[in-house]
Amino acid sequence: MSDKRRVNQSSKEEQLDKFTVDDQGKDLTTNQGLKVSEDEFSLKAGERGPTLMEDFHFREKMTHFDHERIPERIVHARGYAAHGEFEVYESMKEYTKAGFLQDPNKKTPVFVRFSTVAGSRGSGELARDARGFSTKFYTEEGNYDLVGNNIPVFFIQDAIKFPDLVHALKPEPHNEMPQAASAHDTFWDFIANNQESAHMIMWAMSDRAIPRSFRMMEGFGVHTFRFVNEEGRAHFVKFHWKPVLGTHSVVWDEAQKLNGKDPDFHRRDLWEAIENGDYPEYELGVQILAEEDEFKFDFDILDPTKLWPEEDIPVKRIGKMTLNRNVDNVFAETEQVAFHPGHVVPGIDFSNDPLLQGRLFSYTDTQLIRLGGPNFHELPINRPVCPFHNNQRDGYGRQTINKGPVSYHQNSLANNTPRPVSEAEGGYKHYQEKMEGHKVRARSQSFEDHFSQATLFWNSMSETEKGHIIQAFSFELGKVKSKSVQQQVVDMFGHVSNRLATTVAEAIGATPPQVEDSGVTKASAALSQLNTKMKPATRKVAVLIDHDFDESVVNPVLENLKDVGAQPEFVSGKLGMVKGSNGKEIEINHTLLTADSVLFDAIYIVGPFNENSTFYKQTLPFVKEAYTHFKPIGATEEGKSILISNQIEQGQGVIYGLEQKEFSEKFIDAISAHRHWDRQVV
Ligand code: HDD
Repeated sequence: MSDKRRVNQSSKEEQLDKFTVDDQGKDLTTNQGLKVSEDEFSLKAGERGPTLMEDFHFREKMTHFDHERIPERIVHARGYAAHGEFEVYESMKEYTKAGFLQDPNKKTPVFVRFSTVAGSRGSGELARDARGFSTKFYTEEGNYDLVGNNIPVFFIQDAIKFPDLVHALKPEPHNEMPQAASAHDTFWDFIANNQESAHMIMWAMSDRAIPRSFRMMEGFGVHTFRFVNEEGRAHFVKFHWKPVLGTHSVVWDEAQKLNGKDPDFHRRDLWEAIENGDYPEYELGVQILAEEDEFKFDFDILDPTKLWPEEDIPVKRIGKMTLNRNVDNVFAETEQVAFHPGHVVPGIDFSNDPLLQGRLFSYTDTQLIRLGGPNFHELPINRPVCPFHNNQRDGYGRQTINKGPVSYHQNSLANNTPRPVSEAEGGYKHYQEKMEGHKVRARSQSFEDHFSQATLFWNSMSETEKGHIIQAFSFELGKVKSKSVQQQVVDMFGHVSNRLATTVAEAIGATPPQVEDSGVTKASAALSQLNTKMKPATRKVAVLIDHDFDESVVNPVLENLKDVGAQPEFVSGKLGMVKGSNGKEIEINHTLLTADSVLFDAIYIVGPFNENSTFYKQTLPFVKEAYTHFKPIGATEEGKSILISNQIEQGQGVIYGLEQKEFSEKFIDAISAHRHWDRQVV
């Protein structure tokens, strides 16, 4: 048991501890507990002879190894997770009886897994893609899973289309290319022929699809759910996660380079933040709608391709989640965790969103093949913290030893136990929504407007964000080989914005759209990332530094950076120590061989530089690349020469030539701003 865990004890931690083993310092045994005397050589008939069948240790070790892999998730295969806790700010009694949303003094353990959708388990994390944001709340009334994404809408309106969407998105089956990318023919062919995807595609082509960090992205439950209170009164609800650090992204060129320089960039960022005690925090937000207001909007609240504009239905922040512990074992926890939108607790119920309804089937079904049978709920990471009893029995890998002869309901031999529990005693009761209608395979007419909210999203973007969306479409369609598919997509997005579709058409050699756009003029400020929180905390600053650096200038700047939570890391020509002008030694963390500008949020050019050195020569492109990615750059008097050589000294967010205190202030402001979009790219 780690020290960290001792200070952060919770019901889930205690439960996991019972299954956690530390092998360090122990004797080697077989799985039967037999001590092993030799683990390097198989048992042979003579030193140069064949291996013997009776070598049970060899057989056991090899058999286990041969079976180590399980099927990866069909979607969201690449993911990373952490433990944490959730606390509500004030009782939500008025709207829901969910136990974990009643008492501000109660902490509910959580486990959160972030993921990309399209790529395989080993794919690069900076793919242009939606990110999964799944939270398992281990509540006293059972596990509640909020299985969301970092985009508030979805590609399709009915779950029956999900296999088609995923087939089109995944690498093409004849040659298994491209990996973790939507820039290919089948994906865009699907989009053009399933135009309900228009709104989601606008998000997927925006900066939201290339987040800077899991710690800096929003999460959304996507569907409309129901809150139900003690009196049985229901409200519609949409869930949001709002990151305390704000919502930030990288640029596309940087994302592609990061996939090579550090394909683990997002998991490393999460892991290191938690190890450093910079615990990621997200506020839980809810948009609540009275049942009688269901039909007051120009969209159907059951349609998962629609969001509820925050200006119309405000997001109420009701609690905070803090991720404060990394996993002990990625396979046992992150890989084996099984989420399901149907894992609900009393006080939370479903709506008739046809996408949600289909999900309620798919998630258990997939765990049966992925985790090998119906007992996956017994895996430590999936166990509820409250007791669970029923008449389900047996199956592969069963761990529970249920006593007694009775495993059926109703019975008299066990006094009809385990017994169903009344609603008053905490039994889950489905909300009694009145239903009527004909059995039809059809889409509701109220789901037929595919473009208004896509235009709303476009209208809400800043000019910079619009530019990025145009570039993203031009990149993706530029990779599509079929001229017909390219043209169909241009025509489709002509319904969203004529400017967008025409500019993209020009970039890819297609004909501008001949259609009218949706005519929507409304915008929602909440959708633009330029309106998010700007903070310097946890931003990584590459300090390019060498022997004899001017301590009187540099030391206070480093202190000021640390004071606001920014994280200087030292980069030089060689690893080891560099000595300042007054003899202070600094340990170098990276060389320009092991680091790259894409791994940092900001650059502080210290020097001094010997113009003949390799370090100097490598520094020039390093700084220039950071500049072209719009990153803040600060320089000492000695570092100024790098700016001048790169002709970037006039650029926005490039700070130098000020006395120390003012320099620190301006540099920290520049770091907080995240990126300097008005910069001329050299
Ligand atoms: Fe899904 C995994 C999110 C629609 C079927 N989905 C999965 C995960 C997330 C989402 C975050 C990863 C869970 C984890 O970390 O283990 N899915 C969504 C969202 C959707 C959505 C936000 C739309 C609002 N999904 C969706 C539909 C279906 C599925 C319509 C099928 C009917 N999703 C699955 C799945 C997965 C999955 C095949 C793969 C692995 C798993 O479930 O456990 O069942």
